[in-house]
Amino acid sequence: MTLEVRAVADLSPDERAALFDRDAGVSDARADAREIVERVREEGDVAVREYCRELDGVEVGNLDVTDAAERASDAIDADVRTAIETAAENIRAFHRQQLPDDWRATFGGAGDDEDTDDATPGRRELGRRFRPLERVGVYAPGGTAAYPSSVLMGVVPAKVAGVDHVALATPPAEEMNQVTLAAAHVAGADRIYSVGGAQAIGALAYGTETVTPVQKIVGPGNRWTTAAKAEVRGDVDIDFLAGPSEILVIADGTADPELVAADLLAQAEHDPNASVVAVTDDPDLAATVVDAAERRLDDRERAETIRAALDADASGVLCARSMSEAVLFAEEYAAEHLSIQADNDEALLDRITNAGSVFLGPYTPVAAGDYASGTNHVLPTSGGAKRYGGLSVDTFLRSTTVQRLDREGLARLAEPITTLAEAEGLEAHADSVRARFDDGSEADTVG
Ligand code: HSO
Ligand code: ZN
Repeated sequence: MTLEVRAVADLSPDERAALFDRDAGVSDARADAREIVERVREEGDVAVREYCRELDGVEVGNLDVTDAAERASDAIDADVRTAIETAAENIRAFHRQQLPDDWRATFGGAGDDEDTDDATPGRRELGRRFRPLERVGVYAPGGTAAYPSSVLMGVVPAKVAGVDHVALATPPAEEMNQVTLAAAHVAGADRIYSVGGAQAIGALAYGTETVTPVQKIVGPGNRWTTAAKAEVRGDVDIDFLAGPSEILVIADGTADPELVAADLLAQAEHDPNASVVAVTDDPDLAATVVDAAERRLDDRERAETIRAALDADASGVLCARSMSEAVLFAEEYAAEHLSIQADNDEALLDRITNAGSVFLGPYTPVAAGDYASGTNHVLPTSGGAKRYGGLSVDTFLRSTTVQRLDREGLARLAEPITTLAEAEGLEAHADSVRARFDDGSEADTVG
């Protein structure tokens, strides 16, 4: 048995919980992660090396393997290097588009509070400027989950944002993954460290003799890495806590069941805990998607992982009584990846607010965004899309507001400022306004 067809309306509370209460699964790993992070913080490289030996079974020589990346980029297959370069270029182009401009606008002046170009007195010139973080760490998993594409998704936007020092940490291995190293080189990583797991997060957060401490750590990882990010949050900033991959397909009777099934299987191959769900108003489509998934599964190399994900309670094919019910389901689900394979996809999209990344039309598999169309694949899982978006250029910027008031502009605000300051018992705040008019000239206006 693989996927099961169920009606949305008939889901029991337990079934709903299995679909909706997906969590990143980090709670069990928190205590271990805390211990590792603390030791790395206290003992630096010595602790890092020991954990590499104990947990990864690798005796690391130099923790800094930056020089190996350029060599890897020259040594890998030309096809793979070209693919990395194409993906990196598209990711760069999409993220450049996100760079915000600094701005200043003038308010007041003409006497109202509309934005105005008027040069008359009484103006408040207010603005916002954006500056990159100086030092950022990108984590990239190793082993079977070593994704060079995730290196591009973390490093490229950071470099586009203008981050000066972008460090990549990835687990050590007797043979480092050459494609991961090459991707780091093409993306423009400034430092590459051969350290993984919670120890990598501790090293990036607090620094060691070899590792420069960073201001923010981004990127997906296993439970321990993710738990360690939760531990260091506060001392450094993090992107978010990401769990296993998810896809929700909204389909109507016009969808091709083979394509729906192929997209489900693709995300299922990431992890036995991946969640893959299709919801449709067409019972015939639901049945054919299940058949297609079963048939296509036989040909897949990672059939075992896929089957485990499809069999899980968090996966399934659901029948809705209408496309409206399907949309309501999608809103509650808040998928990492939402694929809409339906006739009126734009109208359905209009009604969606909770999704990490949306894929429209038959020629837009989630795999396009996973690798090379240019959008980011580090996205909120576990319903996080209800609260925040995926990695972007903004992730690596901080904003500062700027203002300049003219004399008349402050005089007009003196009343509300001094009144509120006094209501808060903060008389020195009020005085700092009155002091501007100590010559008595505005004595009547200033509270
Ligand atoms: N779908 C994954 C990202 C990925 N897919 C990497 C392939 N490689 C999580 O968004
Ligand atoms: Zn994927």
